[in-house]
Amino acid sequence: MIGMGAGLAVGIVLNLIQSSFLETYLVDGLFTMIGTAFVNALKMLVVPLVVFSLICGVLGIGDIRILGRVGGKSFGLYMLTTTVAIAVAIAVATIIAPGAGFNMEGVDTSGVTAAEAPSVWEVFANIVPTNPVAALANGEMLQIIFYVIIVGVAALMLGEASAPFARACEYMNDLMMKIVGIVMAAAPYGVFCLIAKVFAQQGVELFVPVLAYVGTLTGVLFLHLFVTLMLMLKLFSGLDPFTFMAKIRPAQIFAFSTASSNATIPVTLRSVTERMGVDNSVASFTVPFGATINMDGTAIMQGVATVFLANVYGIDLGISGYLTVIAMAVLASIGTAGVPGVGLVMLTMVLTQVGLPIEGIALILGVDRLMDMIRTAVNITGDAVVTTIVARSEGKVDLAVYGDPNAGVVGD
Ligand code: DAS
Repeated sequence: MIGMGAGLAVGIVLNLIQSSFLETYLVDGLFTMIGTAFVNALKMLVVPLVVFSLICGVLGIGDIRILGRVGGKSFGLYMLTTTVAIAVAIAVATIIAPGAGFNMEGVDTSGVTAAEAPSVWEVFANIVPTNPVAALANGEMLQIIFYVIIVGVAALMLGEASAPFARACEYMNDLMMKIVGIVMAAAPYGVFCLIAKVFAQQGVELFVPVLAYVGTLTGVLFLHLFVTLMLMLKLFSGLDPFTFMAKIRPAQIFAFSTASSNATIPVTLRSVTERMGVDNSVASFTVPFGATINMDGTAIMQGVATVFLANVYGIDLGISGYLTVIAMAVLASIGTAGVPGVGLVMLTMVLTQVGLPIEGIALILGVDRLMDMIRTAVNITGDAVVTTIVARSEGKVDLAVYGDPNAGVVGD
């Protein structure tokens, strides 16, 4: 937040001064250098983060046979909620059209043409890599995700024999989380330079589209949280949504405060077991599984941000472009670990896939920390809803506890 405020102030002052010297040596020099380095650092994280986070997510299923029931049900529901989330996000953002009419001045968008968005058939045909190493080297994310899932399933099928591999992947995943933390520690400086540069070039007029982005994103996040997820809970489990929302609140507050689904896992687990009566035999699998592969809030951000940046740069992505975004965001959510700021890292992947300039991230970076807090609360709520639905379908919800307003409240 400090980086954003300072960057905003400096950028607006520079825009008012209109000094060519400062423009050359400060805005186009120092700020561009540091800002570009920070965006590059985000891009640097994507491939290794997805590879190890996703392998651990698949290995977390534990036993290939679990996939038959609880794993299969929860995986299917997680993919459904994420797909609905981003489809609604793109539809609403297309109607509201945040950023429309605001053309980035001074940014040569002539060279920025959406990557010849392939047809939907090509997107799915090209998911299978001919050379996994080339896919990794070239950052072909759909191919990487496909290949990593295959590797994870094969390791599951090997059972105990893959234990050393699983331990190595867990270690590498922890290492990647540390590296994400290091990069995010530099965020205030990167945000300062990117915000200062973009506001020095665009001036206060930029406030309007950024506020439109924040308003649209927040609106869709709340729509998903209070309408879509609650309708799914009622339809698929018959349980009362108002009771659910009252009992999941401690976990939502914790997720909002930490902006980390992973850090919230213990709180989410306790909320669904002690306060809602979900049996631990289901929750102990579906909650950590969801924290790894289910990111409805993050997918919503990626949908709204893509529409926003396409509007700002005046690029028409077309239906196939948005279908690619939906596929990427759903697959990216599988490979997104639940730590602060990781959704933004994945956004660079989605933007690259549809040919939108990564630099556009500068426009939303300053408000992303707050948006991350809200979308993380949405992420864990989705995990808890699917957990409750699956547990209900397995007859593993103690309805006496679920209906008891004071269940599990002691010590909250
Ligand atoms: N902060 C992430 C989480 O923990 C979500 C995100 O970065 O989008 O769920």
